Amino acid sequence: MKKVLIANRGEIALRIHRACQEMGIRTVAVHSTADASAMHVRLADESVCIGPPPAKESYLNKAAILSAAHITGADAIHPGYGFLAENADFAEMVEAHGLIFIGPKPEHIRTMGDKIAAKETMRRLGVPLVPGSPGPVASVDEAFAIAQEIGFPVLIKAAAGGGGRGMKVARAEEQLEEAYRTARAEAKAAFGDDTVYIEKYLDRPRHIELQILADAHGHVVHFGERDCSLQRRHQKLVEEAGSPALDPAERDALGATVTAALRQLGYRSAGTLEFLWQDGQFAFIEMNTRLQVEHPVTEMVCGIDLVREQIRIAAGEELGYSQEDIVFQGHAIECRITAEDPVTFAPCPGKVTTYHAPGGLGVRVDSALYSGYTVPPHYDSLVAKLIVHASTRAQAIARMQRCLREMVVDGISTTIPLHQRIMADPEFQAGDYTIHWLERFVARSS
Ligand code: MV4
Repeated sequence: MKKVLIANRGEIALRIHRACQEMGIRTVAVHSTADASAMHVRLADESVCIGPPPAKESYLNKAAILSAAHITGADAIHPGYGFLAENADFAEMVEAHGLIFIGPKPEHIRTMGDKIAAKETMRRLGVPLVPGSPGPVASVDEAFAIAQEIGFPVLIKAAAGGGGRGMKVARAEEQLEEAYRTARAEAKAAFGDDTVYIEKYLDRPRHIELQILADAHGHVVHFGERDCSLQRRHQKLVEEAGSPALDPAERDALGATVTAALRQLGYRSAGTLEFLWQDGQFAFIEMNTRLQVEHPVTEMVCGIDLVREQIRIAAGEELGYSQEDIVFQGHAIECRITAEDPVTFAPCPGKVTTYHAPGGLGVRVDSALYSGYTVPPHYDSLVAKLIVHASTRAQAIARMQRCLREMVVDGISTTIPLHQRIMADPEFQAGDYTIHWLERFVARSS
């Protein structure tokens, strides 16, 4: 692989560029007209403008991206996260054009995009699931029958969903019909597909996800878990590796189950399996067939470059190490800094007059910011990921607090003050939280 086209923008485009540089691979940036002076364009060896600011006409424009790869002579395309990263049609088109898609096989992207098919696949491979309907639930009567069987409360989910859209809770029988009809209508409106399924509703779980890598030669390893319970409206704010709730034996057991399953599936590239964890039990909910925003916390505790590994795997190379070679050292935390009001979460694009990144031992900042940069209003509000690593969780929190004080982003509002309040909170410091903690924290601290 000599030249990679990076089909993304912002910090993740820089992240992929960095891995390519260290491997002696040249990079092609693509950008919208709104991003002409973005750092990912400036750093890349070449760049191609692929359209106007709306993502639909630029970063989601498959034909424009394939044309850019063709005219620059790129061998491969890395999609990053978001945009086309989990679009099976795009992955197929990339391969049909004789290029390498740096990611999973299109069939696996497609299967995991259908949440019912994903669950059925994992059930067959021996991964524990949340109890629920074995497939789509096509009528109110069927919904009643399933709810009767598994017991209330139940959750109705969209098959095409993920990320929390089109979900409705029914706490008791009298709420079921309304929840079922609303979930279907919302799924239809959001995804153009009203297929829904039902699960037992877990009322106070943690969100724990497992990072895996699989090569094209049947080797599969895991890199431990991330705790991503600190979310607001399905947007993650803080992630940790490992989870404050897990012990090494629980991690090893989950890792063994998951790696065996993916070996059987013939999976390739990086992937993440999402679980709900409650009362000491794991239940699979979804699989993400992409590199994730929060991958750096895993890299910090494992000392591995996941993007480099994705590229090596896509080039057909073997992993070259086994599970026993992967050791977890210390603790890592990531704070997602967004251009938003820290109390109302209103987006806050605009010009960054002064930017200063924190530094020092165990500190990593993944960001495409620079002094004088204007955050455009057209895309995600993530402007920096602040990641720290230390030998214990308490030391990682202290280091994060020091970094949040050191970081300067003048000219726009950011969520830095909110992260400072979270890091200082006794419950957070005790590791005592579920997926509902942050929503309540935000409500009581505003
Ligand atoms: C659940 C659940 C409780 N019980 N499933 C939300 C996003 C999607 N990925 C799955 N989600 C949930 N599924 C059952 N059976 C609670 C959630 C959920 C959630 C999950 C992870 C992180 C934050 C969350 C916030 C609200 C609801």
